[in-house]
Amino acid sequence: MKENFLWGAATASHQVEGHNHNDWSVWEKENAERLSRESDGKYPPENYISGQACDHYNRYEEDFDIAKSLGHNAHRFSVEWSRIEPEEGKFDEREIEHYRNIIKALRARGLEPFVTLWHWTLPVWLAKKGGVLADEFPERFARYADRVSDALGEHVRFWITINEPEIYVLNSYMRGLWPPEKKNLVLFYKALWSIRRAHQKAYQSMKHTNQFTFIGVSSNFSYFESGGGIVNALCAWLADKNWNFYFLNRIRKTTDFIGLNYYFHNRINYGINKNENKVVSDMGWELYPEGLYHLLLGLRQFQKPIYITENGLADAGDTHRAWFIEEHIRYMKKAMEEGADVRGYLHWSLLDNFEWDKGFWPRFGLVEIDYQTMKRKIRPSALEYKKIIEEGL
Ligand code: IFM
Repeated sequence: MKENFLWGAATASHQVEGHNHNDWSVWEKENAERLSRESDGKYPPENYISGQACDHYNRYEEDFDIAKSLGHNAHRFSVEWSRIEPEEGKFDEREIEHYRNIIKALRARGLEPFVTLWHWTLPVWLAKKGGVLADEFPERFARYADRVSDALGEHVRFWITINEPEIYVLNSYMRGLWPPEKKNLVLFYKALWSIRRAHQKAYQSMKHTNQFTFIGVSSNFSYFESGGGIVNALCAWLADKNWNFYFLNRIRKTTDFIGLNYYFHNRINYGINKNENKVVSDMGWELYPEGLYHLLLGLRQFQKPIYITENGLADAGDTHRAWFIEEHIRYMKKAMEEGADVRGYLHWSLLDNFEWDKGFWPRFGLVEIDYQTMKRKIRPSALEYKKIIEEGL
């Protein structure tokens, strides 16, 4: 059906690289004991400290060999701002070179790179100035984005400026779960506004440098389903507008493609999350492939190419991952037959990794990591995904 469709998986710097020094690594050390206590001792404090993570910083060649062996022809990863600009205005050329080598390693294996510029972690100097709420945040982000895209742009076509702005501001500024642990509606909107400005400024300067580059944002879309009747239908419509389209509508002129991350279905039935939860992941998230189909149809109105930049589940036993992938791709195909311009599917994640305030226990990888030995082991579902890729669309 489609040639040149991009198939692969995604990761993010802080979740896989190891030994980062940023606002998150500082926060983890301050909060690991508390998080462990709140798990009733189920997970030790070490679970909550990213530490060596997957040592992907040093083992990326091995990891890309695996991705290639699994039939992938694309890969999404993020560059770590705190490595590239460890001090304000001082850019570390060795770290830029490191990411250049990563990109070359991908290209050498026939994997199209999708480079995320900001996947939530901030250099400590910027966090101290107020993070995304600092007046200078948009400027600083645009300067960093421009520097990186200028240095690496020769080898990169797809850039994702920001990962999931809505999840970041929700957890960091509304629910108080992530650094800087704020619970304030005004700050929530202020943060969202500042991130939007940052994206827009970055888009403009990156395009100015290279008009052929393809720039988007990855957003975390939820499928809001009405439980029936006018009240639920209205609430589902409002939730859809406010969650899925708030950011996208405001950046529509500065986005070349839509990055869709899909994990959540939310059935509105005189209340939110009235889901049937027939099958859930290890984290208790409902597995609902049909939601992807509805979201994709809803995105046709934007008339922009769509890349599914994340879709996955925590499944340590690998019990559900194979059918999960198969079903999501089936629904993706159905939406494509009905006009959705989908051009790629990137599974979350290539590797097991550090799942933020949950730590290491959730296992999202197509590839299992033994955190003691750093051994990689391909999960059976990854081979099923390979078969799907080989069959094509
Ligand atoms: O691990 C995260 C990722 O960093 C952003 N999207 C959702 C994933 C699973 O929670």
